[in-house]
Amino acid sequence: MPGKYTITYFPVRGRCEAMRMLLADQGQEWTEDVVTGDIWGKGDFKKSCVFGQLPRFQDGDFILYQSNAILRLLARNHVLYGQDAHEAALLDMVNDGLEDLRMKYGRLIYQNYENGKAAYIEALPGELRPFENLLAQNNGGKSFIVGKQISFADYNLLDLLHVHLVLAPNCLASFPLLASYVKRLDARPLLKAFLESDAHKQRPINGNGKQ
Ligand code: GTS
Repeated sequence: MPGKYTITYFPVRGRCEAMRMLLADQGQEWTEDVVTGDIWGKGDFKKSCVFGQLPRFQDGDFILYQSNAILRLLARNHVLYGQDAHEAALLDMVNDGLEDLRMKYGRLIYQNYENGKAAYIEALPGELRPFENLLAQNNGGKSFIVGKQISFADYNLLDLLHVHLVLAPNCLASFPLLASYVKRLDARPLLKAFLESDAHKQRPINGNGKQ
């Protein structure tokens, strides 16, 4: 049984919004432990983190770092890791692909926004195409990214689609399956309530105000 959940992170959506969406959609409660730049800048807390970075996640007394490991813990706790070994492996593949895209997005936002945005948006269809193709291969795009049930990778994909729709509002224009996937998942009642909450809407996407 999972314990009481706490997300310790900076006051942004960043690498934690996928896990927040997962928790909200699964009807779970959690506590937010917000780390300000001032606290982090003092350095002591950073030193206490395994890799010197956030997020940090607590499941009762159990403490975990690395956002994708946290997503996978939640997937195991809430049966969101596919129905068999092959589905689990495909979910890992999808999530690794998402991590590749998240790293590129992070580099754009934090290192090269002004000079790199136009080229990033131009290359974006090539980044999104694999996910459209994967959806097409699974029940004609009418269900989830893998299998017949929602998984941790769906929340991660949905978050990345949300942030890219802010960066490039037309980015799904030539991806009908991804566009309807976003609409379908956003309409799940508990997720919809979370997405409409002030907690989500008022939380900046990134730490430097760029989006
Ligand atoms: N691979 C790690 C994960 O997935 O959790 C990366 C974590 C990471 O890069 N954390 C950043 C951090 O702690 C914040 S963010 O990229 O998630 O916004 N930065 C502060 C620091 O001192 O490195």
